[in-house]
Amino acid sequence: PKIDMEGGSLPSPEASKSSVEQAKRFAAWEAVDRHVLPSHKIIGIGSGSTVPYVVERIVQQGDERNKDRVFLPTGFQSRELIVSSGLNLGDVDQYPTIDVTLDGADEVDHKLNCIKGGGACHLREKVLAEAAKTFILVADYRKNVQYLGTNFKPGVPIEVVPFAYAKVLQNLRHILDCPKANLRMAVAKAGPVVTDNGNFIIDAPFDQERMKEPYTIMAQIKMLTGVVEVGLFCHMAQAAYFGNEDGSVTAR
Ligand code: ABF
Repeated sequence: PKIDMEGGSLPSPEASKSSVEQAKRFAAWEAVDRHVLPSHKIIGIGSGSTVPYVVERIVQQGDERNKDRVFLPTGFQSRELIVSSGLNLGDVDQYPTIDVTLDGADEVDHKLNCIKGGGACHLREKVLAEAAKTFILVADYRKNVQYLGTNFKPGVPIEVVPFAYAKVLQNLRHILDCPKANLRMAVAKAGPVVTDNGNFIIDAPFDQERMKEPYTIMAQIKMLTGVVEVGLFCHMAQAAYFGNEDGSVTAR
């Protein structure tokens, strides 16, 4: 069945003709072709609108190869994607060592550090990235930047325990000097976005200069009591694939 949710299924044939969708598809296919090997049995599947193309390519590898594999999701969306694609579903608590995890990103810098969490899944994404022997990023050309924060403006996504959100916000604004840090609200501002783990998300836009040292920012945020996980993934990815407008793929 097709899943009726943003990023949970492949786009309509019309939308998939756009250069951005083609760029996502080619990046995803290239990454699968290079990194999802016949010997790989435990595979992490990330979130977002690029990852359905990863699954599309994995399905094309055939039932024979996939029948002995287990696929681990990073959230509700990727769980639905795995199930609706007829792949075997598992979870990271059963398989804490993963052969390869493939995931999207909001932005990737020249050292393969990235911002993740625009989709509010970065806690589970980080667990699956860390558990993987190989962690691979897939994205379109808009995500390929020298320094984080160039095109992605909402800021660093931070998952926080609801009880502590006001205190974390205050500390971000006044101690970490991020005055525009804000609680992420659901559509129509009906209430805060709630993650798959029952937590809230704060978006913290740090100035461009500070984003040149993402590890430092990540460590500072992680020290704030009430923070569950920070959407900065530093020194984690082994490679990134960016689909370009002309149909080529840039590998880093
Ligand atoms: C996940 O989905 C996230 O960490 C990131 O927020 C987002 C990227 O999605 P897309 O591929 O739709 O740009 O990977």
